[in-house]
Order: sequence, then C-alpha cells, then structure tokens
Amino acid sequence: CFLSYSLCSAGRSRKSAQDPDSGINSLQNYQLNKNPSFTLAVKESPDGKKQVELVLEKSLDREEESSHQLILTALDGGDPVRSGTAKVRIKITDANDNPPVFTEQIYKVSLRENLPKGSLVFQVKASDKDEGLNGHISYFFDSIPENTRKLFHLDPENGEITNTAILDFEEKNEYTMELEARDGGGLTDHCKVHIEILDENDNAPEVTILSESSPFPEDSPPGTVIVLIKALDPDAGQNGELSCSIQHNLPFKIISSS
Ligand SMILES: [Ca+2]
Ligand SMILES: [Ca+2]
Ligand SMILES: [Ca+2]
Ligand SMILES: [Ca+2]
Repeated sequence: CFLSYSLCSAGRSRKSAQDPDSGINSLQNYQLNKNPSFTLAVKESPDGKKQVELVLEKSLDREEESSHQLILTALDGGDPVRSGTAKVRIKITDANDNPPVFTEQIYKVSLRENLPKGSLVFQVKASDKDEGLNGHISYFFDSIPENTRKLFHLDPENGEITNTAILDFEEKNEYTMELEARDGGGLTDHCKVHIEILDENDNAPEVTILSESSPFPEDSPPGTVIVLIKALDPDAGQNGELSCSIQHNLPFKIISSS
C-alpha cells in the first residue's frame, strides 16, 4: 500500500492513497487518530479515486500546542484487512494574537532623595506569550511630564528606569509616569509608575533676623520684644523640626510664635 500526501496552504491538506488491488480489496476507508482539531473529509473523484482532506475543526492555538502529530490510516476491504499509515506533523506558525502584559498596572516605588545619578530606580516587566518578534517587547515612556522625563531614563530593552539627575525631596517629592510595552507586531499594554521621594536630613536650619530694636532703652519692661528671628528647616518631619536656644547667662529668653 502506498500513500502520498500534499499540504495545502489554508490549513487543509489533501491526501490520496493508491491501492493496486481492485474491487473489495481496493482502498475502502481512511481513519485519523483522535484529535479535536482535525477531521477527515473523504471525496471521490470522477475516476473513482478516493481523496481525503484534512479539515480544521476549530481554531488552533500555538501558545497551547505548537505542533500536532497525526496518523492517517488507509484501509482496504480485503480479508485480512491491509492498511497503510502516514504520519503527518503539522507545525503551527505563530500569529501575534497576544498583547504584552505588564506584571502590574500600577507600580509604586519609594526612593530616598539624593540617590546618585544613574542609579536603578525600578525595573518594569511585561510578558508576551507569542514567539519571535511577536513576543519581543520594547518599553517606552508614554505619558510623562517634560520635567519628569528630564530626570529619568528608561531602557527600551529591559525596562530599567534610572535617574539622570539628583532627586531633591525639597523640590518635588513625587513623580508619576505612564509607560508602554509594545511587541514587534505593534500590540501594547500600559502601566503607571508612581515614585515617592523620601526625605533625608540634608538641610541645616536657617536663622534670619527679621527686625531688631537697637539701641535698646534700659528701662524697657520685661517681656519687650528686642529681636524678631525667623528659623526655617525645609526638611520634613523630625528632620525639619527645630528648636532655638540662647546662652543661659544673658537676661533674655526666646519665645516662639507662629
Ligand atoms: Ca501567537
Ligand atoms: Ca504579542
Ligand atoms: Ca534635598
Ligand atoms: Ca531633605
């Protein structure tokens, strides 16, 4: 028994088997091993030859199964029945049917201010189930204020965000950027990165004299304001809390007012 087959382009392949016997001993039937995706359609051509077509039953998903191994059996009607088999291996080529997907929709990052330039701030990650270019992801800034873009760099290949300048809590203590992941076929996903800058105690208090009464009359009653001082520390929380004091051996005291 001799089997030949040819593969057609539209997911349908036609096969014909030849059996040199005639009558009941000639080719009677085809069988296919059980596979949910394919069935056989047997057709008889005008010259009596049986042709069999491999028909796609449901859409294929390469991400689930990248190839199918089919065994086609041709049976004759003789006794004993004689059969011939052909193995058909169907390799499924990839279609770009999966967009990239970020591991999170919103990433929250906390950073200490004064991080050295070029430090790794964060790495975003997206995955794509397709293969080759269809699964190759590049990362881009999508929506980002100009002053934020100047401070951060995004590596398109690995999604690493680094700082290109020193980040100053006292200047700005949070940044939000929108990133895009794009596969080689143009499908995209988006995420947000929210960066919070944490304070470091990098400022000394500043003392300014606002007004002073000089010279100061000797008969001034106790409690008279002599000097008005302003003290400021731009750091946050405890880093910015301050207290003022004066030498103990002087006839003056400091009173705080808001
Ligand atoms: Ca695919
Ligand atoms: Ca894809
Ligand atoms: Ca600072
Ligand atoms: Ca600070």
